[in-house]
Amino acid sequence: MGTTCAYLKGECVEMAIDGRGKVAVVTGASSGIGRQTAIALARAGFDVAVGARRKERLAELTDEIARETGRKAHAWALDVTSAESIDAFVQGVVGHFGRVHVLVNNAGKALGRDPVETGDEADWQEMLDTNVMGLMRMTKRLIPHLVASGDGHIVNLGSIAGHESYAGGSVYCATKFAVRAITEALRHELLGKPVRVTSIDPGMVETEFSLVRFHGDSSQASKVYQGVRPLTADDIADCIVFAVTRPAHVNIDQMIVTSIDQAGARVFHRQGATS
Ligand code: 8X3
Repeated sequence: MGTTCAYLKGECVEMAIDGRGKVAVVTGASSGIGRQTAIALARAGFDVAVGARRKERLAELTDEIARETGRKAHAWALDVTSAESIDAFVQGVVGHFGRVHVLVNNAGKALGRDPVETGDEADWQEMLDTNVMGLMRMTKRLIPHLVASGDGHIVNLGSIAGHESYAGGSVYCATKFAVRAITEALRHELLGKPVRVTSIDPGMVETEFSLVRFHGDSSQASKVYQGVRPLTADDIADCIVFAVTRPAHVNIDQMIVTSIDQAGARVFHRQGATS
């Protein structure tokens, strides 16, 4: 990472565009986009605080980050559906690092692809608790620290499903529409304070997402990616790093990111498909 020009009264003022000296928090960091984002942020110079329910996987991640990047990385167990767990996580992070500059609200999931008529209500509740309440609570608890940092940034993981609904996606889409609404509201609420607010809205990304959505059914999950070149978790991590390494006055509001084989929430070009 290097420097970039911020033009003040027509003069180029060199500004650092890496994360050196800054602390980034990543939720849902045990796999997929969260994991790769934690690694990418550390490569960009951030110290990272990671949380997830599967804490054993986080120990391996923090070791890898420390070994590969030399940045500080620390993990705490985190279940974003539990207010107590979030409180303990935030206390741990702030106690350990003393400050927080970036919050990546990545924890989220889809459960099921059933229509409303036959949908599983427990799945609906879990999606709402994780994708909406979890993100709200994390954000609420960390806003004071992000403001105090003097250069804070909230990055919410939305989805193309927050822009277009599809059959079988009612509640998942509703949670991602909610993330979009929350992100916009936050941008209004934090206007005038040193906190940027970004949403990164991916289309199809090949991670454990579909395996989780189909409750562990790998044949159903693999069909999702059949014949397309999906995005990878690294592609999205790259977008997040781009957003958080712009100069402090540059707010990337929203990025909708899809594979070249995707043109809408349910519009794909599949190799070998007959129609
Ligand atoms: C992106 C996944 O399949 O709902 O969040 O578009 S999908």
